[in-house]
Amino acid sequence: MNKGPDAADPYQRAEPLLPGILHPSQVAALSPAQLELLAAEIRAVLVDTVSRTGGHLAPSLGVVELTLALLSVFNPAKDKLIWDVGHQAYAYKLLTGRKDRFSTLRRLGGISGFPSRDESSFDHFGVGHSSTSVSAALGMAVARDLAREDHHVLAVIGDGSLTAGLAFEGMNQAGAVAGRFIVILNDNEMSISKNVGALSLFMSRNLSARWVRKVKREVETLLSGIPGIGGDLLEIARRSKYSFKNFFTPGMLFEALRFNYIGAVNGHDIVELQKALRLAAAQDRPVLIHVLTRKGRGYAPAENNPVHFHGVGRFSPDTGSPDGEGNPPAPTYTRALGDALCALAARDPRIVAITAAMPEGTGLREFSERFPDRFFDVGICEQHAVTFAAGLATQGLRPFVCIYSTFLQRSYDQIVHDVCLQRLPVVFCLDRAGLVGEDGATHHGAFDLAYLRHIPQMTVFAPRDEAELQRGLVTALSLGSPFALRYPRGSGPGSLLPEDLAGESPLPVGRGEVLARGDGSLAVLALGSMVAPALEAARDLASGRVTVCDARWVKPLPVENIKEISATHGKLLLLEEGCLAGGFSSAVLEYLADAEIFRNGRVERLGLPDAFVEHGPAPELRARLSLNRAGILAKMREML
Ligand SMILES: Cc1ncc(C[n+]2csc(CCOP(=O)(O)OP(=O)(O)O)c2C)c(N)n1
Repeated sequence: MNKGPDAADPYQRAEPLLPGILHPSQVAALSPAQLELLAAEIRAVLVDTVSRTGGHLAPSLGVVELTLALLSVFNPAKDKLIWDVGHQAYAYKLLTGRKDRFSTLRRLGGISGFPSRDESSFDHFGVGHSSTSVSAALGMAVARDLAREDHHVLAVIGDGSLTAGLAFEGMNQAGAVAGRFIVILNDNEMSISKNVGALSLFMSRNLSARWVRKVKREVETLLSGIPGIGGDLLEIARRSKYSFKNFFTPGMLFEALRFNYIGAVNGHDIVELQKALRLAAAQDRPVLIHVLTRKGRGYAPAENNPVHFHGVGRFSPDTGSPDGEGNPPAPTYTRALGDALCALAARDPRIVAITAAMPEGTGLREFSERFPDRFFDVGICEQHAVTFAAGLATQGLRPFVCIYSTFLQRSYDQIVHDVCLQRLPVVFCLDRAGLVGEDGATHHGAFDLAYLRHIPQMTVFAPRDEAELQRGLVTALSLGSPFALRYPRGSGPGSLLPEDLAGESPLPVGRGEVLARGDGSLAVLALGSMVAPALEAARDLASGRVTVCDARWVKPLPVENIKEISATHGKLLLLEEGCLAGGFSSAVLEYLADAEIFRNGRVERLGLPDAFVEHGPAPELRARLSLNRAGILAKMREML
């Protein structure tokens, strides 16, 4: 099995099966041989489509057989299958009525890269953030029992997602509630990068058959050596309902949580999977099936580089190399952050960096290699990451917690209670703030300004370019109190980076910078990623009429700039790539009202609406929301 999409295959002369699958229940009628053929067809579609759209290829390739086995054993019209994160559900999408639209994956107006209740009745729970599946599925199982129905509810969760406390909170309740409930642990030993933590070490160590044999021998020797009762104990151990293998494998852990453990099962052997699933289906209590899969399975470039192919841009399907159109991309904000942290850490031994399972995504790979003792990948545990940082900070260290804006939402109480209330010098580096594009509503960094700016003690900063991002880090270090920097996905305007960063002086906190001076008709107060398009739009007007001020700070607000602008201009346009409700512009409006200034002036604002923004290329999304040069220009003309 899994010879890959292009390998010679005795079945290849048969009619393709995928076009005939109009409803997922048809999968149950296929023989194991046909299912293998179908798996190869699905892989070919996944590679071909994702090579054009980009997306989560390696996770989806890894669960093709698992998806087929699930749909063949369970009744998709009745039973509920809940995917964790949902980035691995592409095969499921193909088999549940979305194959004709699959080429629109992640495109504007096309199908989402994640399960979505709006998209299909087979998507029972919307997802994109990790570790929700067990809790959501348990809720559905309990609701089923209350309604005296009898369908199955299954959660499929990866070993990376199982590192989060939330997953264990669900498991803990499930074990006690003890209804019919199935959790499938998809263990590929990978999160986005190699999985981390004691649990991960425990699982991989225990799966080695040699290790199990060794432990068994040692335990037997130990027991038989106990004078008097040793022989009896040995006999009891042998007859125990737990085999040695189960006892000394993850079975031990899950059995302690009162799950029946089945495993470990080869996740690429459909027949073996079907057997395990049927065994689980026959039980009326929580069962965990431990499935071993390989990330990227069946497509050599993804198997060889699962980190890159976890979430990949467009690539050539033949070679797996990135689509080499155009110029090489400019250095990203992420890169500027990683480089700056390395430069600062080289001079300041107090600096430590923390990621929640995203060393590549947050630009910390180089830091992890240069300062391994000062780098912490805590797993997909954003809440823990923040409180852990707080603990480090109490001891004089300077933690930089690097987490995407959308995932830091998880840590709200930790930021309030563990960091700000205690005025600890933790620096939050919020990557992917603003619109992220194809990953869509679950991933846009829309809310951070609103969820951070009202917390006492917090400072909130948004750089307009990469150099300002780096200066922002210097400023954060100089302050010694909670500090958040938010910056967008991708490249900025490409500013010249400070050569000697550690020698840079901090930015003046709460002071913006006027970058273009107009004639007093209209002032634009722009934040972060909105500064560059605002300047371009002002230049497009070619009349020198518009003043453009980079606000830089959301907290403390640049009140002197606001006062000066209000006194000298008749109209004010506020720009932010964040939610309008409660964000930057909202803070400015509050200030104008409280300070009783600019009462006769006209204020307008552009930002993210009170609605979840869909998926699609970020430039297209920005264009729709007037958050680009053309949209801002149109707004300026309208106001003038
Ligand atoms: C709360 C949250 N933090 C971070 C992420 C980013 N993320 C997406 S998938 C993933 C790794 C998931 O690993 P695993 O569950 O083992 O699935 P695999 O990709 O290996 O199939 C991470 C960290 C996320 N989706 N949600």
